Amino acid sequence: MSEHERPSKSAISRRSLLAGAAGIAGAALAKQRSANAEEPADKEATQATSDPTKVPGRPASAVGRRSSFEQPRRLVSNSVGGVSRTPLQDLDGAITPADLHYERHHAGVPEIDPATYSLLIHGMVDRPRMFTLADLKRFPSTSQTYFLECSGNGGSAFSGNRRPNLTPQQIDGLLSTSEWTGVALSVLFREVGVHENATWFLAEGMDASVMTRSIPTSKAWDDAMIAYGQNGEAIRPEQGYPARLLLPGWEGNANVKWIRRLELSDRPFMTRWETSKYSDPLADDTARMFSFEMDAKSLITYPAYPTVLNGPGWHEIRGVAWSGRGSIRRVEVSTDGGREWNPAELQKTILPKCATRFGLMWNWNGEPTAIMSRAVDDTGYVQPSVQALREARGIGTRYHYNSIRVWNVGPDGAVTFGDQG
Ligand SMILES: Nc1nc2c(c(=O)[nH]1)N[C@H]1C(S)=C(S)[C@@H](COP(=O)(O)O)O[C@H]1N2
Ligand SMILES: [Mo]
Repeated sequence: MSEHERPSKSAISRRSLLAGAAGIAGAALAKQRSANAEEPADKEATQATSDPTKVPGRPASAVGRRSSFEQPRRLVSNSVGGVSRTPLQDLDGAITPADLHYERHHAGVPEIDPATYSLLIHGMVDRPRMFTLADLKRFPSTSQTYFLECSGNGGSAFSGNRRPNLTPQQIDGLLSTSEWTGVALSVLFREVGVHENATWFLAEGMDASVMTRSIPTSKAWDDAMIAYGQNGEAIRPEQGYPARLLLPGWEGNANVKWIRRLELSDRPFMTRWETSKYSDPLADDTARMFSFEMDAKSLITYPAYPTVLNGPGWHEIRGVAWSGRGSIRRVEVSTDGGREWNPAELQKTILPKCATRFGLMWNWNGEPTAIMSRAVDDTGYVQPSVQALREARGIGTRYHYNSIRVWNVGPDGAVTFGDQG
């Protein structure tokens, strides 16, 4: 039940009847929403029809809109240029609505005319070629559901200046999932005749940041695609309209948006985006380079800050898990600070390199505790503790923070982002 909803007799009696789960969860969710909404609620339309069986409703419309009682919002950071985060705590299922997909762009969102757009593929190829958008669409298309995550996601869970009043959106909101439609890069590479000894290619964007990354050609022969569709329609400008490189399971940055050029080579190009940035400093003064794969990770999205559990009893712990290496095999949840781990239910269908929702019914006894989740993927990789991650990478690392996230539950039911160490 949303807090905007008019209390009616039946709602009140339903609420008192269900002294447990639904009413409480609803109230907590409503609280969370209002705490996260950056923009004021859409006032004009929040008037409910008093008896919808007596008055005809709105006519059909060319473009639909959300219920005015639902106000999910991306969280736009003004301190760092070009970041907005997905409201993970407001969403169910695997797919992120396209208008809530997270954004990360280093020089704004360009407006590109699809009629003049082209993609050049050249370098170590037999037949260098420019492809218009229409050309790309003449090849067989493929639609696949994949998550996309910025490798800087979750920095606040790792760094020393962690705060207890962080929401799932603030912690890990640089994660979204879409069904992407496009052409397999292997098809285009065969079309231009990529040389056998071409082991890398440069991907270049046509925005003002002219993002350039070196990608191993093996990813193209595997599952890379040039995507022009997102959740059934043209890809959004924020996601790279009219086309982007999509590297399933690999760090967001390498998924170059507004893609205009691919250059085949026998070595990486060592661009500034993979030397000064997007390489991970290690404790021994070396750095991990080309750390493309996103390691398995999970996050409880309910209950989470700023939810206040309305008393002991049954609550469904819910969250999302994903792995850049394959499918989620298992998610384990602890409700006693990490002593015991219980297998969560995974929502079907479990797809590789795609968000998987999990849930576990929990009978809270009213005592303060800590809850957390741990993902295991089908390579057997287990999401590490923050201590294990710090030991492996050092404390100065800047990317790939996939450690276990901990939520504290206070005696009053208040949930806060816990001490990860
Ligand atoms: N051309 C271009 N591609 C880009 C970027 C950019 O600034 N310009 N940002 C990168 C980063 S850091 C990330 S995390 C992803 C974000 O993709 P999204 O905005 O569709 O979520 O795009 C990547 N591709
Ligand atoms: Mo990113």
